[in-house]
Amino acid sequence: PLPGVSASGMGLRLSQKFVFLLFLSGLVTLCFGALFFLPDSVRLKRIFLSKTESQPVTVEHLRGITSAKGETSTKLKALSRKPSVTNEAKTDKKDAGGEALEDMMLSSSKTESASKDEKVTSSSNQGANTDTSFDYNKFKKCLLKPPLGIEHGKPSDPQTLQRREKVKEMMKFAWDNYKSFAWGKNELRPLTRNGHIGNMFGGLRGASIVDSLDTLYIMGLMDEYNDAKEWVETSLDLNSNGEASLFEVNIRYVGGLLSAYYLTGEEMFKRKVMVLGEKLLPAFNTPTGIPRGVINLGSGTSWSWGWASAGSSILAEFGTLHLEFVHLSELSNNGIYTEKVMNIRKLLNKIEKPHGLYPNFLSPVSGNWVQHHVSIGGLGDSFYEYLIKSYLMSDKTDEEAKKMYYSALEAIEANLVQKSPGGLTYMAEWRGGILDHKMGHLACFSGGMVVIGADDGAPEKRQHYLDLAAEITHTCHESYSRSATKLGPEAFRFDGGAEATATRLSDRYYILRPEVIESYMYMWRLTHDPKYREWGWEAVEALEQHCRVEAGFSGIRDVYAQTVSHDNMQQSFFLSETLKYLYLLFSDDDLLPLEDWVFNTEAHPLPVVRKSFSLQKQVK
Ligand code: DMJ
Repeated sequence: PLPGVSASGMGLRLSQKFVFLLFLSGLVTLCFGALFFLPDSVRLKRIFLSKTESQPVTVEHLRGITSAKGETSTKLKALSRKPSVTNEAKTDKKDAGGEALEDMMLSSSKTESASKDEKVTSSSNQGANTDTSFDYNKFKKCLLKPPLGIEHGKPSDPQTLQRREKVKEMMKFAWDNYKSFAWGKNELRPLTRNGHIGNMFGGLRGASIVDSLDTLYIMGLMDEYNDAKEWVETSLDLNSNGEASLFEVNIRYVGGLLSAYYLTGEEMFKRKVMVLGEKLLPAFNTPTGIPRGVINLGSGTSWSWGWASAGSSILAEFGTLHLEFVHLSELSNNGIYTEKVMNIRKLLNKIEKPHGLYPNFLSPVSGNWVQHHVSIGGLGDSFYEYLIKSYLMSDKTDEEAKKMYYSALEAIEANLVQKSPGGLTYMAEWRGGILDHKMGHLACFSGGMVVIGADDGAPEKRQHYLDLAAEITHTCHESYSRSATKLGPEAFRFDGGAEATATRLSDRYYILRPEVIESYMYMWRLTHDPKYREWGWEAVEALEQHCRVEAGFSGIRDVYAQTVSHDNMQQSFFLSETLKYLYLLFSDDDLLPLEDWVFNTEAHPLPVVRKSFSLQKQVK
């Protein structure tokens, strides 16, 4: 026998046994590893690696990145964090983290057709059915009318057509100047001919581009739209690391990208908006689920505005997420977004409302109101707008939103709606029971809001709502026609002898805001009273005369001054809202028909969610 080996062959020394075992385990590991290099078709591989083989990235995988509680997992954080690369590498491949996630989205959409028939369920996928992919063609078939109408809503009468052409020319002028002097920056400074970045978008750039996509598209400015699309595709860096307003990023970027996707079917917009949507979720990680106003898009840390009383969140901010978040859920088939906004609604329904009113400040920690200031203008405005629009966008199935809207409107009428000595109807502000007889330009959206909700109100109230909407719109028009420039001030008053005029110097500015024109557009669509088109045209003439400068459009400091002083800012909402609403006002109703589309608060059209194309359960 060999030395150290017994006759039975089992008599190995301890050290020999160890070497033998080591060799054996090495061999097993090698064989197992070799399986990975075999072609997929080899049976042996399928038997051993059936659970571990690398699967194509599907929407379900991405869904798994976010936990059911909406906390962004380490995996997502790692993907969205700025890559630790050298500066040189950074310039070569900026947005690496975002790109990585986008690439996953891309492979997800590429594999969608393959996975379409798979029956997938997921615990974090609340309210979703088994079809994991959003079918754009199916969605388009569910529209009652084509979004762009016959010849893009071209009006038949020559004067209206001419006016519409003028608005298109204004858009082209605003856009061309932005492109020449501020390309890639957020907004144009038309006097100094440079770009403005500001600090609202957390390092995101190109606000004017994202805000303009749908306006350019519906106006048929296709070269300009293609430039905008290309910029979004190649240069919209979502991997920014700055402090952003959750509200502003949502209404402008999320809203803008969603609309661009729904109008054009370009998958790139969908991928971008999905990445951005995920980045907003950490703002909801508060004791109540009420999001804070500011979020660092890189780290996900969020906090309240320094100026908001006692660390509170603002009604118009956390209350203006619903439309976009429902669509984020639609497109991702991930219920998490809807869940977040429904949670806000649940809390609002639970807490006591003074006189049925919703104050502007709420603590995201205790879930209580922080002070009793109520306004249909700044700080409150779009919360009310999103209630009625949530109902309309749900194909009129969201009964809860409907109930909240009409009760809120009742409380507003009982407590805030006033008639001036001169017979003008206005919405005052409310401070703990004391009325401030002031109406902000921002509150002038409410003419449009009341008219789009008129038809679904109680039958005995319908005419009343139509009248109320017409009266408010008339008052807002008065605030324009009583100024030297025929443009309206930031806020106007009804006390101390004032009737729809600003009394304070600080309220006299006009920054190209859309709200009054927005109400003209809705009033026109729902009544076809020609005066709204006339009023819109007055605004066009005033904008041309006082706000158009050599290199774009600018806000003005005092609407009552004959010789205007420009503020050197072409706001992105001028391109997204003011000019879009004017264009729609001079178009036929079949351009983005209201039966199919709801405009978010930045005028980005979002489609009504029909049961027939929704992947989510309808809100009951
Ligand atoms: C826009 O960003 C939106 O309309 C928002 O709801 C209010 N402020 C501006 C326009 O005035």
